[in-house]
Amino acid sequence: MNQSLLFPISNDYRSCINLDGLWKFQFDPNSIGTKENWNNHLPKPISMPVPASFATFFTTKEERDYCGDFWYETECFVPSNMTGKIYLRFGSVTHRATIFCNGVEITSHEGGFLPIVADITSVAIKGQKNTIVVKANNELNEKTLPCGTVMTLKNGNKLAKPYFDFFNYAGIHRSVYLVNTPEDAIEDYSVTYTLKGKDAVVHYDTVSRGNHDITVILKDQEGNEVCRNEGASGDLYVTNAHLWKVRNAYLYTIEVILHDGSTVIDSYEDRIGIRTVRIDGTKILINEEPVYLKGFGKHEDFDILGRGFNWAIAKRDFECMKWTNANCFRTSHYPYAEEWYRFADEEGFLIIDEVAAVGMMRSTHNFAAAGTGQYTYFFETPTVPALLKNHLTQVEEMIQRDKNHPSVFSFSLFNEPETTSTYAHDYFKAIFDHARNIDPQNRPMTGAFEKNSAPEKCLCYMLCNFICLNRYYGWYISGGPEISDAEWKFRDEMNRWQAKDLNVPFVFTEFGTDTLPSEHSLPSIMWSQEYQDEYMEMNFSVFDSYDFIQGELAWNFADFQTSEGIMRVNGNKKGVFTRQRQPKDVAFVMKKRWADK
Ligand code: GCB
Repeated sequence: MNQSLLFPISNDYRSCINLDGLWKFQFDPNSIGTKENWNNHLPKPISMPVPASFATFFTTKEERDYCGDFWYETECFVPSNMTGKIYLRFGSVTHRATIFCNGVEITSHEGGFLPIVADITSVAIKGQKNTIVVKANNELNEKTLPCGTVMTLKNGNKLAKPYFDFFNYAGIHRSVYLVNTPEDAIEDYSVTYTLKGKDAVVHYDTVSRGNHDITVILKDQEGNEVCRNEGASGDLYVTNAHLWKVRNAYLYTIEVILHDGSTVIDSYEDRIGIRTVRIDGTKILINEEPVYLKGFGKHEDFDILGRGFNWAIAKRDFECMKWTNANCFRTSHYPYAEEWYRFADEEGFLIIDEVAAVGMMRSTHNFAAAGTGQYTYFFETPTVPALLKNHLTQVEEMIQRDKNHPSVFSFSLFNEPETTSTYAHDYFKAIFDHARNIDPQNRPMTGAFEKNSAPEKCLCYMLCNFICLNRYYGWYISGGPEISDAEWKFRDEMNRWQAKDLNVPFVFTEFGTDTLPSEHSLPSIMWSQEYQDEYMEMNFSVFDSYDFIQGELAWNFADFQTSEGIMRVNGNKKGVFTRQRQPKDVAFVMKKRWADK
């Protein structure tokens, strides 16, 4: 573990000061900033809200679609009474960043969807304002996640060409904190659970700096102590345990105390939920009870905010999801802001937590290519070892960050890569082995497969504990007047999977149609609301025909922004809700079905 990724909290021993607000910002199209010492100060900055994507504020295309280096700057007062360690913690900076404090380079981080922790203890000047500068970059390539490329226009401007179907938003997307901990401090903890009749055992493990005693206390929802234990690792026995149940969450508070006798050095508190996860044949078991997954693939996406985290949007999204009777979502196609998981823990939602391994097929229209059999030799190229290294690191960071959330019942380690070569198999075997080694809760591991990963050709499905399929029969394949053929083809594929007798659950992690709320048609026509309803009903009848299908996560929860193109009308319109989070007609169809499912 390089740095503690614990979510920042404040108490008598540690503190976090939120640095969100209006920062300074400057594009650096010719990458001159480093040479010209922008790490000290930006020469001609404009103002920029944090957290948010920069793209959504501008009125010119050049700025909206900017691709290359860009810099942020702010000032941060470090109180003179701070002792111990001082860090800056960025929830994420997309896609990579170098952090400077008072002109001194502190750390660099690759990957735009996981935290950056910069130890500024030796550089921060107490009792005054310190200058924080971030050099960031949003270019895409095939060595980093997510994958894509960059083209240079005739006018010299760079343009991101994602191999994925969401806008390449960039910026400081999540909250930034100044974190202060004692010199010797709690760095990490993890929990696993065993159920024993009505009782439960919470097995815990802690990581801390310094040689001190550890006491761990568990408190119930009313704040009453339930049990405690001494030692860096050990067991907490909970009689008559309240289990964390799907859509009926119960959260305990765990407090880890670092101390020398009665002198407390550090304390860290978090909320945990007692629940187990297991795959048994074709069933997904939470607390040994089968659960059928109902819900959505989502995006962190909204007007003006871009991919910037906002509590109000998260609240509305949970209310809408609850209204549809959903119980699950996938963080397609990257780890979301930590606040999403904390919210899901409280609401009793299940999460398939996905790493940003998307675009592992050379196509800027991968959504269309998925049905065509197109093969691009993605895993047969010399850049793959570098990509693998980044992929492994990001799986590690994601699991380290999210391992204690009861909502996270599974990790998804890819979305729609090429999977039909032994190269792909070897690549993903390394990823799955690593993930299984580091997840203390031994969660089921999965990945989302597109249609080219057919039962006869795919060499990677056997790596998964349950198999996630993204399928668009009736949209990309045999859409509109051919929908009866679509159903036939869909059933044919499912019969071929059934014939393999894999005895594992299958979950549909994508199915949907682009739908404009303005379009109504009787009989239905593609893009109309009626067609979205009809398509869903057809899909449901297929899902209900196979016992091994144990979940349906519609694509997408809401309309979202993408790159421009002839197949996208100001974004992807497959939302069950509009981008403003109002229901399309199909939302009522889902609500009705999921009420009794
Ligand atoms: C897919 C991708 C998703 C796209 C979706 C679509 O297969 O996984 O990122 O947005 O299809 O709508 O085409």
